[in-house]
Amino acid sequence: MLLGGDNFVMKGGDMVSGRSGAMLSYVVNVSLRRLELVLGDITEQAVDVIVNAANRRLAGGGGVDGAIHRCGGAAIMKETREKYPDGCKTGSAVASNAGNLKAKYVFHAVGPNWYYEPDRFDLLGLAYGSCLKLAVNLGCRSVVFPSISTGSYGYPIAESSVVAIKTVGDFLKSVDGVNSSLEFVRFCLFSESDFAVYRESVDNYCKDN
Ligand code: AR6
Repeated sequence: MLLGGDNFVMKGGDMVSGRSGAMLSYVVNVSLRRLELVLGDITEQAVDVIVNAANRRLAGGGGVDGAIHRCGGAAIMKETREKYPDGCKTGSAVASNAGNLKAKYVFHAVGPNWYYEPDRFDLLGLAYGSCLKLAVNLGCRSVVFPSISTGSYGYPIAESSVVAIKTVGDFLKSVDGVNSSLEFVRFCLFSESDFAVYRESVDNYCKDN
């Protein structure tokens, strides 16, 4: 059984400085580690790793990519240009410094474009999974993801959240008993409706596992 005892903890009403005023968060235990949902702006997160929803050229762009480069500063792009001149394949991720953000690293993950990638389901899972492996290899304690591919890349959020939650949940189970530094994986959702969709996917995952 994946979940035991008092696993669902709804924390409502904590005040934060995010754009929505009151912060919503939802936390479940997956084996020894936590899977968390929060509502807010990912650039305000204080964690070891902030994941960026990047493009293959690592060229920056709009959405969460634009926000991360804007808030993180030029040091992030400087490093990605030097270290990854060929960019990053869809379904993969690479690490850079986090510039001015309250994190040790930014992981630039490239999710699939819903309209152009026939293997989008697998590629989305691989994008999340690449970040999780990288985080463990770099000895990180905490990772925060945006909802990869569900903005410009058009992946319907209900479908993508199932892939995201399953990939993270299964990964957390797979590192059970492994002496890894990882403590929690968080999704930072940008709207209340996105938060609600992810919450439903978490509940369904927990029921099925
Ligand atoms: N904090 C948290 N989530 C955010 C934020 C934020 N500050 N800003 C947007 N989101 P998108 P994609 C949510 O378009 O679909 C870029 O131009 C947003 O509401 O950022 O993977 C890249 O350069 C949505 O739910 O990423 C690529 O070319 C989610 O983040 C392309 O877009 C992802 O939306 C990648 O497209």
